[in-house]
Amino acid sequence: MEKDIPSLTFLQKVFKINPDLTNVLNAIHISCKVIQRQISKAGIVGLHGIIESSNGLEQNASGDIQKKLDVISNEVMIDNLIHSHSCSILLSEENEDEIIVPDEFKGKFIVAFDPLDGSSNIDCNVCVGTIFAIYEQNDIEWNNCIDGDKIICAGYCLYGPATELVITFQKGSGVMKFTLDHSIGEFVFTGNIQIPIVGKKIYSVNESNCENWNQNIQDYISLFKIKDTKYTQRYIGSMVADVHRTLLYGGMFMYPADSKNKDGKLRIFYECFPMARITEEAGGLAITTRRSPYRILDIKPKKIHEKTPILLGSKDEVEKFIA
Ligand code: AFP
Repeated sequence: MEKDIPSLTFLQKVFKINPDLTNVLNAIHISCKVIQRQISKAGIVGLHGIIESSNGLEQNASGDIQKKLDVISNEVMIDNLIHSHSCSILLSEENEDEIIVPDEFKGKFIVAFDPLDGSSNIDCNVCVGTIFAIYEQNDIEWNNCIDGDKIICAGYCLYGPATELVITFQKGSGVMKFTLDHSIGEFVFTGNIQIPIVGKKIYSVNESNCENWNQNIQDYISLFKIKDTKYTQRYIGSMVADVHRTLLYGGMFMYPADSKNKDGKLRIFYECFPMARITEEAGGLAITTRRSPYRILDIKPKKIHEKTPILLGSKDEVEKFIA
């Protein structure tokens, strides 16, 4: 049965919480709508596939092969954020260096984003997402303003069977979920997210790397495979989708280091920081999986595309690793 009470739209809700951020979040949510449209028609208009140039396959700043939709999504985000007149610096997964917003468009916010995370899943129509974190520039050096605990807003948009925008603001603001209602072309508020205390017993990791893991990671994962503990494994290979499931159902998601990838695979500024902030706000934990684990948000990254091993999810599942 359809609800007849209209829900608050994304911008109405955002404006109430932090009017200062309205322009930036307007730019982000419009970008998400555009990206969603591009993804949904990609198979029809020939937007699947990778970018090939005379030099071979194009790679982004992190060495990933670039897909056509990676490039389009990045352009959409950059264009909308610059024209929001609210940003000073943009850090994108797709760009080697920081993007300095021209003076005539300059504002005070720094936005770090991955325009299309999980894009290797796109040609087979599996969930992908956009991830972002916003900071205020209150120092001339932008990297002095970027710190896990200085995030003023973090969120992601999941392009799946439904398009959902999940967002959190300052500590204590909770994690809100908005769903794109195609009949009105708006994201409407569809509830708060809190990781269930007694969640589903799910572990999520790319186990094909297990031979290359350290012993502590192997021991941890083996806990989920003990006979009769009733755990099941779910792994999509799109961080946004795997984290979204973890927030809603409980369990854990990890991308640990291995002998080939000493710092894991996931990037701090635009993947781990925003997801860690959201997870903590939803009542969970997000830690590195180094020998002495500590909060993801306590990491002090020095380079834009720096990576970290990560484990996040329900408190009890993450605490098993710490123990
Ligand atoms: P792509 O954007 O290249 O698809 O990478 C996705 C991702 O960065 C992240 O979303 C996944 O959690 C992770 O990589 C999956 O990596 P593996 O394929 O090594 O499991």
